[in-house]
Amino acid sequence: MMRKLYDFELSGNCQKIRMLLSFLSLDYERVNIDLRKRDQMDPEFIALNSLHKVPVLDDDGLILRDSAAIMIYLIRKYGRPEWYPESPEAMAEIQQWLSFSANEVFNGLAMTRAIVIFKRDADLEVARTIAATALQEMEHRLRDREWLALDRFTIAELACYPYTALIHEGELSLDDYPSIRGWCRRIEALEHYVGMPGLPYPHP
Ligand SMILES: N[C@@H](CCC(=O)N[C@@H](CS)C(=O)NCC(=O)O)C(=O)O
Repeated sequence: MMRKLYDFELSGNCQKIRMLLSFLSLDYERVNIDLRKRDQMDPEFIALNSLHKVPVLDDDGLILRDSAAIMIYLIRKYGRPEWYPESPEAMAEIQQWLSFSANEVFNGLAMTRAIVIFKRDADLEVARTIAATALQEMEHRLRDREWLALDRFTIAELACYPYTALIHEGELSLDDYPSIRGWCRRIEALEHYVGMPGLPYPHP
């Protein structure tokens, strides 16, 4: 059995998969794709993902791209099905947050950080406006509940956590969002939690 994660240490999308692999106690080899050096454009990597994005998982020859797709695969294949339950209601509720993570979280929170720390050529004001929408939505949702989608941790939380907890790197703050701060602490207290630069230790 061979498992490889093509990842970049500073990527929040990769962090979702590193956290899930740790939660599931699955061994894997990390293949560093340094986005600052444009490693993602190497023909060898393009052959795995023509969209030239990390994360990519090679699970014994099965090649998967996209953090949400990889999370769904790992959960259904290797256990903790309660983190992505089969009922239509639960799946749809979780999907709302997976889509929210690919839209508001990515274009707002992740983009603001990318502009600040990677000098990404994008509009900071637009990103900050979307970031505010994302934060308000999560704060509102978490005001009277512990988790975003269901009554327990699911992959919805994993999809939204890294870029939310990293927003200080985008010169934003969670000071006005106490419910989101509490949610982050709950995730960081889970058994086998791993962080990354900018997030609490331990780092994998
Ligand atoms: N929807 C994808 C987005 C992946 C993505 O945007 N990856 C970024 C790093 S966080 C990347 O590899 N960018 C390099 C590029 O676009 O060339 C996912 O959730 O995995």
